[in-house]
Amino acid sequence: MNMKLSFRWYGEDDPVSLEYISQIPGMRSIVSAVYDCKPGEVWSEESLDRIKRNCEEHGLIFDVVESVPVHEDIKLGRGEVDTLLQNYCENIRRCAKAGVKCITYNFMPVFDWTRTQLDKAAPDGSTSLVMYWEQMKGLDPLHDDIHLPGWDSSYTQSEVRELIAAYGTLGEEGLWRNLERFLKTVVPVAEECGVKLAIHPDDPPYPIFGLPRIITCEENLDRMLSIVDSPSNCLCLCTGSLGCAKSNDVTAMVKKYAAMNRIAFMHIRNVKIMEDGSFEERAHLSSCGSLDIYEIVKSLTDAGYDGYVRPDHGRMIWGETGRPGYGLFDRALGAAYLNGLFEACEKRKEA
Ligand code: DNO
Repeated sequence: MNMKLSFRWYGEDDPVSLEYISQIPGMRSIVSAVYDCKPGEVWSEESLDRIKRNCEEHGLIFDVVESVPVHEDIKLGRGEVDTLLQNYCENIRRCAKAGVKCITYNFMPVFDWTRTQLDKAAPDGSTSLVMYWEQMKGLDPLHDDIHLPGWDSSYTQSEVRELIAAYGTLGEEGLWRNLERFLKTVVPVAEECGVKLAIHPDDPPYPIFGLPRIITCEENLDRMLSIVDSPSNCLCLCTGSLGCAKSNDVTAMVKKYAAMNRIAFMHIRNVKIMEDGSFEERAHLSSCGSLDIYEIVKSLTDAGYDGYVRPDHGRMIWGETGRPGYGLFDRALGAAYLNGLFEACEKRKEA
């Protein structure tokens, strides 16, 4: 198959072992990161080599990083931005030296993905991540001490307030300016090292608590890609993140950006969008959610996509416990399903 099948691994503390991952048919690459460092710091070459060696011992290749986090001060354009940007460039060089070909990151203010519950039970007893507007209503991070699941718990409540206020002042255009400065600094380094940078869309792709979010829709993806027109300035096209806004036509986006050769990494999962815009993460199968996974895979194979693919978040099934969204069982089912779709689409294309 042309696409490179990969799996996220959270390092040696991950309850899902590399041995188990290597037993999934067709598994090729490991998506991981150095976890013993704070955002903004330079990763040690020893830590990178250790991941590489661990993977090789299991017949896997460590060639995708998710993520090298972007320090808040880069996004806010304040403090020691120049040093932070230089550290980011150094991390790209070190990852490249360890064999990494693709680096994922995001430009979401303060929080990464947002959900209101991580273990919502479905009628069949499986659980998954959900975002219900009902549960969001009335929450105000400027006044309440809220800890939504998935949010970085290392911030104190007063730090969160200060950050939210700073982003309020910055606004969307300010965030675009800082993204531009970031891209113009790091993309040339990535290009030199043969690494593709892949921006992860905002999840969900609309403002949360008034925080600006810009990697949200086709118009903004176009704008992001045009800031630096380089084969190293790419997308990590996450179907579930973009797909939980009804206004996004994910299949059309996949077609367009795959044809432009600007997708480096595909996160594939399904979501069910509810009447009020709330959403539930579902099994990968098309019939389980609002996205047509077959059409998405077909669009990739039609475009000759040869980048990385990973089955994204799974449900918790068969009594498995562990990191919400990142258990072994349902992600392995997702991988098997994607293998089937890719094989069928590629063979039909050749026929
Ligand atoms: C969620 C992930 C994201 C992603 C980052 C990339 O499970 O897809 O947390 O890793 O946004 O920086």
